[in-house]
Order: sequence, then C-alpha cells, then structure tokens
Amino acid sequence: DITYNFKAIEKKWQDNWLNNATYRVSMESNREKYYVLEMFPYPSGRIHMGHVRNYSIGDVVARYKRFRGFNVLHPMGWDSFGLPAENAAIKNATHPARWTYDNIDYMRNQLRQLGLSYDWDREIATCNPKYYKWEQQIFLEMYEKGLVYQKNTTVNWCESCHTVLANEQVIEGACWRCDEMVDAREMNGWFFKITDYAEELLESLNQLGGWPDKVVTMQRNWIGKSTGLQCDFPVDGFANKETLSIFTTRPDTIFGVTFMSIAPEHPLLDTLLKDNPREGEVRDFVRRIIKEKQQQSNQDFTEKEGIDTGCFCINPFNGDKIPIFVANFVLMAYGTGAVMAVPAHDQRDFEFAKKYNLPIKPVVIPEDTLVQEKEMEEAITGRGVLANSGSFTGSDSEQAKQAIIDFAKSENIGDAKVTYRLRDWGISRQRYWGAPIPMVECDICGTQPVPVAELPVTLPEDRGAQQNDCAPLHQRPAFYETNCPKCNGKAKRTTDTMDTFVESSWYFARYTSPRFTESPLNSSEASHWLPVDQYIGGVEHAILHLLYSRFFTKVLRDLGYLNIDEPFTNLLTQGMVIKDGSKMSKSKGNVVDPSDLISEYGADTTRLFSLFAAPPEKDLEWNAKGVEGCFRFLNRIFRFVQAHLDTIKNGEVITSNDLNDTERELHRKTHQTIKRVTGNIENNFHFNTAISAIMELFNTLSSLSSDQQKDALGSSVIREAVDSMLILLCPMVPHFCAELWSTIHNDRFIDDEQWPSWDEDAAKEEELTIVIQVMGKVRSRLQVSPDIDDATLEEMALKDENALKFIDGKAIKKVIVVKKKLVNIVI
Ligand code: ANZ
Ligand code: ZN
Repeated sequence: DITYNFKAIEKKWQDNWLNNATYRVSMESNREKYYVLEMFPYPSGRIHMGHVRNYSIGDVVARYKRFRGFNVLHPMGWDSFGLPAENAAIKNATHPARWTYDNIDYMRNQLRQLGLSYDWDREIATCNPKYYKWEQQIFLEMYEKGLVYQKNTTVNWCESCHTVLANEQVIEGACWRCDEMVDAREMNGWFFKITDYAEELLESLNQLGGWPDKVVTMQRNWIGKSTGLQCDFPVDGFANKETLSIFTTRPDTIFGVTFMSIAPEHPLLDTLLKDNPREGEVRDFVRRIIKEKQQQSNQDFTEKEGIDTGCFCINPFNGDKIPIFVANFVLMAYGTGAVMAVPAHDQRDFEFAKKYNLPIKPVVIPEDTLVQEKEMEEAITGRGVLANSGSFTGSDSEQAKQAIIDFAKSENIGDAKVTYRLRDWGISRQRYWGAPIPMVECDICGTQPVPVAELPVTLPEDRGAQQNDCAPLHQRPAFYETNCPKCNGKAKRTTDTMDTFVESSWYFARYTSPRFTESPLNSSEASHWLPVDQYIGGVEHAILHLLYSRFFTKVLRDLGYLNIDEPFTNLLTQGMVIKDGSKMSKSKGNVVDPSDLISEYGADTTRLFSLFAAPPEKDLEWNAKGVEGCFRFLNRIFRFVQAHLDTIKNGEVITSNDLNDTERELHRKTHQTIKRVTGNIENNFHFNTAISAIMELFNTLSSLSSDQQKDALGSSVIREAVDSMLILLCPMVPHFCAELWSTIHNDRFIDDEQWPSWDEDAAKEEELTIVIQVMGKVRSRLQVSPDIDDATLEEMALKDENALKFIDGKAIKKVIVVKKKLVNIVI
C-alpha cells in the first residue's frame, strides 16, 4: 500500500503496545533507571492542546531514553479530586465519582490515541480510597510528629469556590482556580507545618541546577528569608515593664527611629488603650481597618493610614521618647507585628511621616553628602556611614548592623533573628470531593486521630445538596457521627476534606509502588526509582505544586519512606498553547480539539506539530498550515520508503570508505543529522530544531536519489539514511516509524533497536581549497566550507593577509569569483 493510512497504522501499533505491555517496567533490570514524568491531568472531560504538548514532550524524552538503553519509568494517572467534579455533579444531578470516572475513561482513551508510551499498569486515580487511604496515614504520621496542627486564624476565603485557600493559592489577590478575588475570614482549620522546613526548602534550592532559574528565584522569594534584629522597646509610663518587640532588617538605622507602627490586631493594644482618652477613636480606626482588610484582597494597593495611640515607648539605644501609631500596613503575621519606623531610610515610613507630620532623622549618610531633612524628597535606602548614632557614629552601615545586634544582645534587649515570609500550609477545605481529614472531635477527650487500622475514612456515597456556609460533610450525620477512639463515647468526625494539592504532593512517589498494600510507599522501589530524573509541566505551578512536593519529599524522608532530599532533579516548564495571540481556552472560545486533529491527520502529525512549532519552553502558536506541513512531510517519507523499498532492503551496512561523491554527501549528511538531533535532545530538548535537521536530511536524500546528473547512490547509503531517520524520528512519531521499520526489517520492532551513533570523521564537512590571485598571479589559498556563497568568499579574499600584501594599499578595480575555485583581485 503506497498511501499513508495513518488510521490503520496507529490503531495497529496502539493495540500492539497495549497487548504486549511494551512499556511496562520493573526495577528488576540491569539497565540504568530513568524516571520521566509529566504533571498528571485533572480529569476535566477532554484532553486539550496543552496536554498534547506536555505529554508529547514527555513521550519524546521517554522513548529517546529507552533507545539509549535506559530502563524508563513513565507513568500516568489522574489528579481526580477537586471542585469541578462537585460543581458538575450538582448541576447535572449525578455523583462526583460517576462524573470523574467517566471522564477518566474518556481521557485515558484519548491519551492512548496519542500513542504515549506509558506503563498503564501503574495508573492511579487520587480519588480512589486505595490512594487516599495512604494519604490519610501520612497525615496521621505527620500529626504524630507535630507537623500537623489545628488553629483558629484569618484565612483566605473564595466565595465562588466556597472554600478556604492556602496563601500559595491566592494569585495577586485572586483564587487560583476561578480568579474570583478572595476575602479574609476567621476560621478554624488544619495546617501543615511547612515553616519547619523553611530553611531547608531554601537551602536545597541550591541543588536544583536542573531547574529553570526563574522557578528557583520565585521559590526563593516566596520563602522570603530575612535576617535582622529583634529588639524590645520599653513602653513609657507602664508599671509592668511592658515592651514592644520589633523586627528589623536594618538595625543600622536604629538611631533614626522617630515613631512606632503596630498592627491593628497587636495584642498589646488593649493594654495601651486602658484608661486612654484616645481609646474610642483608636478602636473605631482599628475596627474599620480590620473590616477593610477583609474586603480588600490586595493589601499593597491600599492607601497607607495610621492613628496615634497617644502612648510612647523608649528607644533603648538613645533614650528617645517616640509615639506609637497603629498602621494599616503592618501585618500581624510577619515578624513581631510591630515596626520601628525610620522615615529617613524607609520609603513607606517616609510617606507616613510626611502625611502625619512626624520627624525625619537621617542616620545613614551615603558617601560624603550632607543630608538635610528639608531637602529630602524620598528615603535614602542605600548603605553609607552612620551619623547621630552614639558610639556607632562614623562606622560603615553594613558593619554597624552586626555591631548593633551584638550590642543589643549584650544589653539583653534583643538578638539576631531570622524571619521567613512562608506561612504554614492551610489544608482544610469546606468541600465534599476530597480526602477526608482523619480526625475526630470528642467532647471528653478533645481532638483525637483516627487509628491507622481504621483507615481509610471514606466519603459517603451521596454528596447531598449545597447549603450555604456549610461544608457538605457537615450535613451528613451518617458520615460524621462516630465513636471516640479513646473513650468510645460519642464523637464527631472532622467534616473538612484535604486540599487537593496534598494528593499531588506525593503521587510521583506512589507511582513507584502503586499497588503496594502495606504502607504508603515501598521503600526499596522508591529508593530505586526516585528522584524523578525529568519532570515536565506548566510554569503556573512554579510555587504551588512544586513547593508542596518538595516539602512532602522532605517529610516522607523524615518519616523513613524516602532517602532523597529533592523530588525532581530536572524540571522543564513548557510554554502555553496560544491561538490568535491568546491562551487557548474555553472562555476565550479559541480551542482546537486534539481529537479533531487526530481524526483528520493522525496522532503522529498532531504530535509532530506540537513539537515542531516551538521549543518547549516557549509559547506555541497554533498554526493550521504548520499541521498541514507536518502531515505532508510524513506523507513524503512514506512514499519515498515505499518507492525505494527494494533498494533499502538490499542495502548493506557501510563498511568501506569507498564511496562516490554523491554517496559521501548523503553519508555525511546522515552522520551530521544524528549528531545534531542527539545534541538537540540531550542539551535543551529543542525538538523543533531536531525535526528541522531531520527534514533537511530527508530533502538531501530525496534530491540526491533523483538527481540524474550525479553519480548513482548505492543502496547502502540510502539504507543508512532511512534507518537513521526512522529512529531519530521515532520518539516524535512512533506509530509511523514502527510501521516503516517493520516493513523494511521484516517485522522487527523498532523499540528493540538502539539509538544510532555518529562517526565524527564521516560528519566532518568537506572543505574546498580556493585559490586567491592578485592580478592573475596565485598569492594565497583559503580552506572553506563547500556551501559558502560568493559574497562571503570575496570578503574573505579581501581580508587575506597574503593578498593584502600584494594589493599593497592600491585601489581595487574588480574582483572576479569563479565558483568553488578561485578569486582574482584586479587592482
Ligand atoms: C526598620 C527599617 C528601616 C526597616 C529601614 C526597613 C528599612 P523584609 O526585608 O521584607 O523582611 N517590617 C517588619 N515587620 C513588619 C510587619 N509585621 N509588617 C510590615 N512591615 C514590617 O522586611 C523587613 C522590614 O519590614 C523591617 O525592617 C521592618 O522595617 C518592616 F530603613 O525596620 B524595617
Ligand atoms: Zn475560587
């Protein structure tokens, strides 16, 4: 059959791979392991082009590494808890599980139609009790270790998703899922103590040389480590020696403090307002600010405001008496909730001082300039020499930082202090479709963990109708009514479920022993396969999922399950798929359904296009012509192979160097292409340039084999070119290559072959010798590549030292170039 029947070919090979479990792996192998993983999908209903791109990239890596002799683990599964299932179920009056599993069946089929080389025996769905049972056990083991706790606190609330969100899930004030602005609410919830790992999460970012710098920087900033001084300022005129503790990163400016700013929620405020004539006014202000904070999602944009409490405290360094303000920009949850304000050197304090007419006192003078208060138009934030700073006057501000910390320490009023911006991870969600938190509340015994032997705590079959302001499980007595594990009396289960990001924080580890029934992880499998050598996914998880997974890896290590510090050695963050200049999405109405592409052109063309149109880290612009072009390319190869089948089959391995010029040209091109493609994949996954190189090879092959003017191509070089081309292309278009390979090689599997290697000598460009004449006399020679153009050749000749000697500064009248032979300079 001479036409490229992609439908039949793709079906044939997909069945073959499935029936032979071609991509099943076990650690019982003497080949080196390689673990490649793409971020698993949420089963939303259908595969979109972003998935196609992500999974095609991963599949190229997996297939390439197999050809290189690795034992490749390449699993797939479903991040299947989450809100869409619940919302769809409410809307269509079905069960979230029904909706989810139907979607999984549909999407699994779509993935199979793409010919992705997964070990399907390892498939997991996180909404399956066989998965979340282990998550509940991990939760309990973390609880035992003090890494899980419960507290009442201000949380981020998304009204449209009707649930609490972690700080990482609030992106510029809005919900990560639905883009709705979030509010602040006081609520009880469960937290993972990720802050216990703040320092290690920061420190081991240094091990992640295989991650994009951008992602590492984002995580570093998110963790936000600050080193400085915590110092006590005594409150003036209070009998009980009350002090205000501040945190500053600029101890060198401590002599320039002219007021104090404290958070509206500061616990000392009650004491300060006692018998205080300003009490009413201050309380009104505090009430208003707290309310505004709850409504205003992005605090950065609010106007800086404050109010004088009428109280003072004393600067322990110079005895200055300074007013205490309550200010809307001071966060209770950061540092100590109190700030020593230095308007001369902090812009925010500067603006505040201008607004409320407070003194500005410069104490760090840059270089030799003399700063006068009335000249200052903004804060001076750089380093300099200390002024007006007691015994520290005259010292360099950077050195003064440590000296002032040491002094505070010796006087017992302060100490060096490290602060992190990172907050603990709030994991309670007021939703149904998630893993139940395995805790019970007993009136007598208090909060009690569910015994491990009773796991899993499963969801009730029926979700029930949505009632406002109430978690669905809270309305299901059959679920929450239970007995206390300690006293056996009546008790209530926790009715919140876990954040779905908990499931995705350890799924990559569960893939190493997905059916293990004794504990969350089989340590010997986990230590064999982990870390993931190459992880691939969207950059939108730069903090979220990638931070949580790093945290879980360290926790699982400390619980004795893992022996690694970091989960993902290399990370590739792929760009978006865009159409008409914006992200392809349902809401924009610009989606191209991969299924349509697959039925019109086949999976191989779909994959080829998504790899060819852009390097992986860049955005991929949809282009219908590009798809057509990829389809034509495959058709041309297909026809070529069919037309030359006998020649190719007869070709023998090239042994001698006895090739004619045409043969040498193709032989060289083949080896150059192997070298380029291998380099493109190994160095930076630039599959687009790899594919271009293969296209060039094919063009050379087809033009040389039809060029009547040239020496005839022997079958061996043709066979070498075709064989190499098929293996090089196989990671991208696997069905196509498997089919042609088996046609050429009498039913052999291309999967059993090895990646071709190149011969440096064969790949070397042949050089031409060009004679340079000046006034018809040979004066010099040049070694150049055969595809050099005349203009470049002329330029090179005119710069040649020997030629210049004979030109001797005379005017050049004419330059004659004889193609590939000679340049004559007429003076
Ligand atoms: C005095 C000072 C002088 C400050 C100066 C800065 C510049 P980072 O680096 O982000 O950690 N600060 C401390 N606690 C705060 C809170 N709860 N809410 C708002 N601001 C707070 O920021 C640390 C600096 O932010 C601290 O250093 C403090 O202001 C302020 F020329 O102290 B600084
Ligand atoms: Zn939301």
